[in-house]
Formats: sequence, C-alpha cells, structure tokens
Amino acid sequence: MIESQSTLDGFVPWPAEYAQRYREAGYWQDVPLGELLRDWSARYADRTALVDGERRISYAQLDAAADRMAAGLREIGVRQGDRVVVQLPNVAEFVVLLFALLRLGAVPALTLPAHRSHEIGHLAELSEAVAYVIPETFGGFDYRGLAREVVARVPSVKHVLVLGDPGDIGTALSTVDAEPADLPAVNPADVAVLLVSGGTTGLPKLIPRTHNDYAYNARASAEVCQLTQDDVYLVALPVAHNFPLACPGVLGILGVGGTAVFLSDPSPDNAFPLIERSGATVTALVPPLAMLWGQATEWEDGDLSSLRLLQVGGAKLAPEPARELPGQLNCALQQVFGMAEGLLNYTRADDSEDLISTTQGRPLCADDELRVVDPNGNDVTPGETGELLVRGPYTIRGYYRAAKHNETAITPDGYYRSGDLVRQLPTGHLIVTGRVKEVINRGGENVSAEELEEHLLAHANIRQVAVIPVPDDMLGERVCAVIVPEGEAPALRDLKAFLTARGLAQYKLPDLLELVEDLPRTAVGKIDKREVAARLTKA
Ligand code: OOB
Repeated sequence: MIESQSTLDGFVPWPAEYAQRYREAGYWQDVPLGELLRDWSARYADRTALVDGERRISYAQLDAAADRMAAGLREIGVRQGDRVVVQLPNVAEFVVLLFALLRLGAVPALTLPAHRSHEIGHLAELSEAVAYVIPETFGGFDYRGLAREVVARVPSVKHVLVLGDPGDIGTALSTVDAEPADLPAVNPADVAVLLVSGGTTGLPKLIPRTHNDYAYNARASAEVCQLTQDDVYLVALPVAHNFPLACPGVLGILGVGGTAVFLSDPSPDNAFPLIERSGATVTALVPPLAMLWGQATEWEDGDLSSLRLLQVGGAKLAPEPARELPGQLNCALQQVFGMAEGLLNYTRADDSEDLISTTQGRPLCADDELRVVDPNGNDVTPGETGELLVRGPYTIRGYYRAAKHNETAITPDGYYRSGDLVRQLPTGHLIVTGRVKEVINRGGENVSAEELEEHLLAHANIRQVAVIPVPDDMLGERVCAVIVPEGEAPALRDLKAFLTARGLAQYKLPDLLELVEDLPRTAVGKIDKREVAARLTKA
C-alpha cells in the first residue's frame, strides 16, 4: 500500500506504514511549505527576512510578494502540478518565486546558474516543464540565448520569465504580478520541489522532495545548528543547492525568524566586506572555498567577528584544513555530509574537536536507518568500510521519472544506495573514505583517491589536489595526482617520500604527477574529477 495519490506521475512515495510512523514521531507535520511562510509572517511580520544588496524585505513583505506572484503565475496559465525550471542566482526573487510556486502547487525544478543547455534541455524535457525562469545575465553569461535553445528543443516550455530585461525571448518576471487570488489546496505529502542530483557522471537526475520531508529537513537542521532569530545566514553557495537552501540554509533561517543575506560572488574580497556589513553569523561552504577563505584571512580586510558557525560540506574536508579553519576564521566549524537525495549528517556543537576535524558528522534524525555494506550487499563488521545505504523520513524512495534507474539506485526494501564509502564510529559519526566508483584499481590493488588526496593536502606545497585513475596497459589503471602547487612545486619523488613517511603502503603511491594552475569545479564548486581527467586526455 502506498500513501496518498500524488499529482505527479513518476514520484515514488513512502509506503503507508513508514508515512504513519514519520507522522507519529512528529517529523511530518502536514503543513505545506507555502503555508509555513504564512505562519512565519504572522510571527515575525516586521523582522527582516531577506537582504539583497540595498534591499531589505520583511517577512510580511515576502509573504505578500509570494501571493502576488502566485496570482500572476496563475494568470499566465501555470497550474497545480505543472513543473517550472528555475535557474536564478542568489537573489531575493528566488525566494519569492519559490514560495509563489509552492503556494500554487506548481513544482520548481531547481537548477544552478552554472548549468548550460546540455543539462537544462535535459531537465526541461524530463520534467515537461511549462516555464523556464532565468536572469537576464549573470556572471557575464546571457541566459536569454540559453533560453532560446531550450525553447527550440523543448516544446512544453511555453513561458520564459526573465529577471531583468526579457529582450524578445520572454516576459519580465517583475510583471508576473496580480491581485492575490484563491489558491488551490496543496497536499503536504506531495512533491514540493525537484532538486538536481550532484553527480558528476552522466546527465543529472531530478530528486523529488515533498513538503513534509523538506520542511522537516530544514527545521531539524536549524535545531542542530541552534539557529535563533538573531542569526544572519549568508547565502554563499548557489541558493538552489540543497545545502544553502535547506540544511538549514534559507528555509531553516526563515523558520526561526532570522535573516538570509544574499551573496552573489563568494570570493573572499567580495564575501568578507559583506560579512562585516551584514553581521552574518552562519554560512555554508564547499571545502575548496572554505580553504580559500581560511587562507585569505591573511591578506583580505573585513571584520569577520560576527561569524559564529562555518558549515563545510559537499565534498570531504581533510583533517588538516579542518583543524586550521576555526583559528583562521575565528568561529566554530561544523562538518556536513549531505546529499540532495536526503540523508544529512552533522557534527554537533558539543562534539570533541577531534570528532569535528576527523569525521563528517552523524545522522540528523533518530529514524535515519543506515547500513554499511560490502559489494555483495551484506553488512560489514561495525567500523569497517563499505557503501552507505540509507532509508528515513527525508530520504527519497526513488528519483523522479526514472523507473529503470531506480531498480539499481534503491534496494527492494527501500534503501537509497549513496555510492559513498564510509565507516561508522561507535558514536555514530561517519568518516567518508571515498566513492564506490572512485577506487582506483591498480593491478588488482585498490587505491582510494580520497585517502590519497587527504594525505597530499597535508603537504605544505600543495594547495589543491585531485587523484584520478589513468588507463594503463600493464596495471589496468595507474594513480595520477593532479596538483595545484603552493609556492615551489614538489616533484613526484618528494611526494612519494612524503607519503611513505606518513606510513602509506607502497602500492598507493602516485605513479604520475601533473601540475596545473587550477582545477575545474562542478556547478556548486566541488572539484570536478571527470573534467580533470578529460582535460588531461586533451592535453
Ligand atoms: C551535497 O549534496 P549533493 O547532492 O550535491 O552531493 C551529494 C554527494 C554525497 O553523496 C557525497 O558523495 C558528497 O556529495 N558529499 C561529501 C560530503 N558532503 C557531500 N563527501 C564527503 N564529505 C562530505 N562532507 O553535497 C550536500 C547536500 C546537503 C548538505 C551538504 C552537502
């Protein structure tokens, strides 16, 4: 038996017995996200919800703006259950649009500014989106050209809504505005948003998150981070990503009456002055950016003393930088191991320094069911490394419209296969040791790219590193370290000696060294290993 009917085909709901359990435990509160904003607005009316440049938007203003935009969307024909591809940068309008769509029961597919026609075309097609929302330009890129390609390729897309000058391709988002009208009843068990999977292999998938599960995701995360109405959350990563959106991010800070401040360019010279001006207390970064901020405190001005908590996640933060960051930025560090598919792990404020610098946290919810399994799907001995499988109140039971893929992505009993290799400590904390597919097979010996990267990052002359496999006739694969040096570039034999001194087995030592000036990034700023490898083959 399944839960209630969804307006979306291709959404896999939780079995009814689980839905009941999650309600009884209070995780699912059966209030749609659009209604939650009404509660927040009633409670925090004149407090500042959003800051974007010179604009300050109160809770009451945000609430009213969302109603007007919902009415405007309805006027142009957007209906309950319709999908809308949203591709906006870090601006206040993102939040207004998000709540307008949620109140209409229309479903935003939240793409990132860095996505291009390959991804957007695919996501618009897959979701049969009726509308596509873009900025006029952002980061030197004109999205109207991209929209032209998408409209030509995907016939379901009837509207292009443009933040700024629409040119001849669409309608200005600012004109999507009407007197608030009746809104449909929205089922809180239904899909609220479609997130985009972060994988760097293949085309992205759409991840359906319901009102109930996503509200829990944000609320419980805000509790773990001890957010209060005095907190100011700096949106530094692209807001459409799960981490800055709901872990606890924008939704979490709004739920407690605090303020979200939008940052469009997270480089230190831009971010540090905004932290000083806005009094930001909390932010979330990916490791390469966090390390850059840490180093930049040496040369960049800006008083960062308001910052109390730095969340770092999205990729493994090595222990060395993890130990340094709190001193560099003079705030607490929290490691976050999360996924758009659901499960979130956080280190807690009262964890020991050692747990905070060497683990990626423990599960958010007491009803997150974790298994760590070997390649045959059997549980490993506790403490051993294996693939992480998870089931719980905010973890998907299937990707959207992906029946075939779901056969392998989800176990028959409903566990999501993360593809992440972890080991779990007796405290419940997880240490991420790599990806199932990122184990390099060097003549039959398994080398974890992630393990090697961590050791290499401890080298004083290495700023960034990606370890990748290189095809080899003799060994099958060889180990290549691609390095951005800091100061004088180390030689391969120095690295081998360094790693050997750290106690690494001989077979794990890199066979090849490539020096580069920078490493390519994914849409959210993680190091993009597929692209690293592609560049090497091209070179
Ligand atoms: C977050 O979400 P996604 O969907 O972009 O990426 C998820 C994947 C995980 O499966 C894992 O492979 C990796 O990114 N990852 C980490 C990590 N956090 C994410 N690997 C090692 N250490 C970590 N701390 O990236 C995401 C979503 C919500 C909150 C935070 C991150």
